[in-house]
Amino acid sequence: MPKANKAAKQVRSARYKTHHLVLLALLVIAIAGAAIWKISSTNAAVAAPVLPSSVKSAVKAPPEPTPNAMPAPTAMPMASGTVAFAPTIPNKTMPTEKAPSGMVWISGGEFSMGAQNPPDMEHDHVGMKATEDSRPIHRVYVDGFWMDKTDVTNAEFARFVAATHYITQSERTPKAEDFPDAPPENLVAGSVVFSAPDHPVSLNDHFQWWTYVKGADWRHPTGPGSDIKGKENYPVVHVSYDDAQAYAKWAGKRLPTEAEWEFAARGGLTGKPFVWGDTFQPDGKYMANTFQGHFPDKNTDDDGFAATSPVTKFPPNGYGLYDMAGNVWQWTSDWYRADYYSQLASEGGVARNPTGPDSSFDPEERGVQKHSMRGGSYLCTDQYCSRYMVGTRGKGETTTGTNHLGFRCVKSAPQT
Ligand SMILES: [Ca+2]
Ligand SMILES: [Cu+2]
Repeated sequence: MPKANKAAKQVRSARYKTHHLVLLALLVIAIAGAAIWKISSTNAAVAAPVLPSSVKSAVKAPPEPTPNAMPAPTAMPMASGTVAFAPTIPNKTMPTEKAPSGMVWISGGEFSMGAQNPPDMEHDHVGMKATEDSRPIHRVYVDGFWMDKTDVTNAEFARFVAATHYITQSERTPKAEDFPDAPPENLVAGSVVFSAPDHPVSLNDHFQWWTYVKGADWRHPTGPGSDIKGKENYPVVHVSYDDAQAYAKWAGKRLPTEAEWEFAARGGLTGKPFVWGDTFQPDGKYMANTFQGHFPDKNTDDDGFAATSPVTKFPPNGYGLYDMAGNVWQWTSDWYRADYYSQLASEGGVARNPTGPDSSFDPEERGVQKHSMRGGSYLCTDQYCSRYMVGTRGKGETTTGTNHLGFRCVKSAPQT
């Protein structure tokens, strides 16, 4: 990779992915005196973004389809007779080593991967939309592995940073050489933060609730005035894919493949819509940190949390894993391709230890390099994005962290 490209990749972009599905290649370049928005369909370097409110209000509607926009779902219910979920067959193998601290053994085995119709498919257009790129259901085998019981916490990430002096992507100042058109004052480190509008807004423009904030990073989740004191046990956020990889390497672990993540999330169950079973709220109980109220302007936090929550606050799944739905999204090691499941399914048989496609392709945002992310976040709601449903997929531009995206690690193990 040319040096310039590599450097450019290290610059967090103003491009901002929507809550999950859509990452529109909107490049923001505020140029002295006049705010000019440039729209790019490439993965070229992006100017350091500045989003003063005057600029925000001038944002045009995105030029590309907005898959999360409602209505107009295009997903069709599974035709009867289509191969769907077959039983999960866990491996009997056991690890030959003692469990690493904070990790749990996931036996691996054969399972049906993907998502089909949400429980209330007739009325759940958002849910139908959320399952589009997770079809068809296909058969997958994964070897056993260790997995972190929780998302990586602020305390854990702090230990990594203390040991390595690692500087995350959101803390790095964009280089002028990479952004020759940007005025110097725009070359400022920062990250993308959810900021609820104070009134209902159209759901087809995610700039209504995502803002590039100077000085936002993992230690300052909502900007320079914020901190993580008392949040040691909360998931770290504002980590890019590379940041997550760097942590994993330091910890002697790795990021899970998308297949490993989903096998683990299902917790031994077969084809359930939620990691805990069939019903979103069994006995009226919230099983995950998601969004209640009216998205995005009014969060009633009925589940107790308007933003992130401590990593063991909600019940674990059948494998003892916490927050496999909600709280924060989690990076996986797979490139994102919308048609990857179709590829695997067309090959037939059982996909063994799939590691994802060779390259990224998102038809909704061509040219933007993305990795798959899983689990949904505290911003997921059936009004906009139902990706707390297990089997659904998220995607994120590789260099961009946000305050609802974190990760957890896995580790391969000798087994018998
Ligand atoms: Ca919540
Ligand atoms: Cu969501």
